[in-house]
Amino acid sequence: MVTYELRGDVALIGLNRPEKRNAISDRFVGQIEQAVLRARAEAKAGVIHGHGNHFCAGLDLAEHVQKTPLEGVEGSGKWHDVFTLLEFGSLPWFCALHGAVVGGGLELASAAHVRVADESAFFALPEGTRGIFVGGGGSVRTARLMGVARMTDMMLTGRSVDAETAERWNLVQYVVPEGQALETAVELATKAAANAAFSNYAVINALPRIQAMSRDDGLFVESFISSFSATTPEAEERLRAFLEKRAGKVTAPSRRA
Ligand code: 1HE
Repeated sequence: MVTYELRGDVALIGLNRPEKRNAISDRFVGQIEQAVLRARAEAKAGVIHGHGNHFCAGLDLAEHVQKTPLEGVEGSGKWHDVFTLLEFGSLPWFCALHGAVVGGGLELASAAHVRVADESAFFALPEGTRGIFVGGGGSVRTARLMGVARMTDMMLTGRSVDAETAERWNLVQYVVPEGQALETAVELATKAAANAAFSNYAVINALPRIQAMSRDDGLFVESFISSFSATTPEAEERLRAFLEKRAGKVTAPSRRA
């Protein structure tokens, strides 16, 4: 159900159940967890993508229909654990999105750090029409990305939005021509993999936490992380490399960005 590939320092995790539009069953969640743990040990950045015509149709509804309330809570808790592993590890994760990015598929994408959609991607939260609620962290992560009003609308009306709207709504950071999401995500992940590991860790783990702090606490914590990161041997070498003109300069944005 999950493919795993290492391309240089980038781990690629592929959702591979195209006959069910990559709908996520319990076993599937377990396989995503194993792949994320393997990537943590082997890679410096990761990409999640979907095989077939869609990224992911969300929760496996066939499996869900047979659950007791307690099994449902435990199942949701498992999704939370696995997606939190993804969100607060030390690897930056990029999501390559195409076709349906629906329900739990959007929740998975929301747990990644950067989302790249191609023009075929569409986004929906059809939980309301199915008689259920989000259970993979969407009320926390997806709502923070696009805002509660938009998420409420999508959940109440079954509204489906295209990639361009998703970018405007902050759900995705890049929109690329159809068929190019994976290639672009790998390219971006390769860049992130070349950063200082501590910087990536700080970006992933500190930024979201600081957003949840008061302004004063946020500034206080930022100073410590800033000072700590600047005094790591890797930072010292990178700073020296720039001053000795051995490191690249910042460049003007390419037209795609
Ligand atoms: C599925 C699922 C699924 C497809 N669980 N089996 N998610 C949804 O409500 C989305 C439901 N799926 C769809 O709306 C469509 O399948 C798609 C728009 C994603 C794709 O359409 P299409 O025409 O390419 O495929 P299809 O013919 O609808 O589906 C192919 C097969 O996949 C078919 O099974 P088959 O045995 O008839 O071949 C479908 O039944 C099956 N399939 N999606 C189970 N989701 C942690 S809480 C998260 C809560 C949620 O995620 S709610 C949203 C659930």
